[in-house]
Amino acid sequence: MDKQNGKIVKGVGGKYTVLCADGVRITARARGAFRHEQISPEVGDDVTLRIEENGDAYIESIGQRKNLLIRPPMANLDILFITAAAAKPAPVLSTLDKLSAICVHGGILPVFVITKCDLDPDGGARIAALYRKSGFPAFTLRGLGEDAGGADVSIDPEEVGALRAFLTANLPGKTAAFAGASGIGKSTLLNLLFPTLALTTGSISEKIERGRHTTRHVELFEADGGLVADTPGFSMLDFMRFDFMKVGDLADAFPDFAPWLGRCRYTKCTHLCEDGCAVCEAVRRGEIERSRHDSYVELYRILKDKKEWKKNGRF
Ligand SMILES: Nc1nc2c(ncn2[C@@H]2O[C@H](COP(=O)(O)OP(=O)(O)OP(=O)(O)O)[C@@H](O)[C@H]2O)c(=O)[nH]1
Ligand SMILES: [Zn+2]
Repeated sequence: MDKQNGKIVKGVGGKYTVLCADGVRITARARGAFRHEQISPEVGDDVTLRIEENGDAYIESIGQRKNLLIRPPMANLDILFITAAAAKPAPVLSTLDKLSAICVHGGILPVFVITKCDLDPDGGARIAALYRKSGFPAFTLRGLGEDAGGADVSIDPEEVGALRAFLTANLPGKTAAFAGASGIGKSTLLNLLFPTLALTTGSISEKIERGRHTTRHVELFEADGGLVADTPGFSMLDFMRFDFMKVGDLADAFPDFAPWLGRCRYTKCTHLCEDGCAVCEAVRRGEIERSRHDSYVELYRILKDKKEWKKNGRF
């Protein structure tokens, strides 16, 4: 009997593909006891395999999860590229802020990618600047030429180069995914960044086909020394299906508030609009972006109405 450690990169019908340290892929089944323990292995899980004499492999244990997304179903995500278009469709900042708060709370680095900047260069640059100022990496991409928006849109190579450099520096050893609303140019971007992945993501008809199935699955692909989730067919909203955090944790999910937390007049300040709130004063001085605080207030109200979350670790 042999043991191997690895990461689940694919799971379909109770069969899991586990990428092991030496790059070997082993197909394994889950140990029956997981069902009693009400745990199911997910893509992204770090696992220990038991290999029997006859070559059969079983997932024996699942490592502690850093986070667990419901849709797309995957564990231990490190980086989420939050992609939004400068126009067509126009970005909804509260949606971007909500998703980034989920990320920060779950230990995922949010990276903003603003596509279609040729349609509104100033607007695109403004959004990227807003998120950079709020402490997040942010990139702009603009289609080139008269045929921008056509089937073979090409993107400014300098901007693509900046994003590529970020991937080269940050992806090794990490797991990343891309979230974005339909039509923002996510497929165009993924095909450009990961040409080999493009072969497997396939055509629009395949995407539609996948969309019809209720049990869609995710697969992780090796790229730039890390893993990238193949998530076409999952919408921006899918990524936000979660049991959100406690209202008391919300301010910590806004890293741009950090310099002012603990400096309010009242120790139990909610940072909505109390007298002597250091966060609100920073908003008034323009040191925190107003749209970020507006989103905070919106989320605060939603969370306040929700009961304490129960399902540990799920968000
Ligand atoms: N003007 C402009 N159009 C772009 C750009 N990038 C992509 N597009 C166009 O936007 C449309 C949607 O692009 P896709 O890459 O299919 O978008 P998607 O986000 O994958 O959309 P779904 O397949 O619906 O999820 C296509 O017609 C692209 O040619 C860009 O930078 N500028
Ligand atoms: Zn305050």
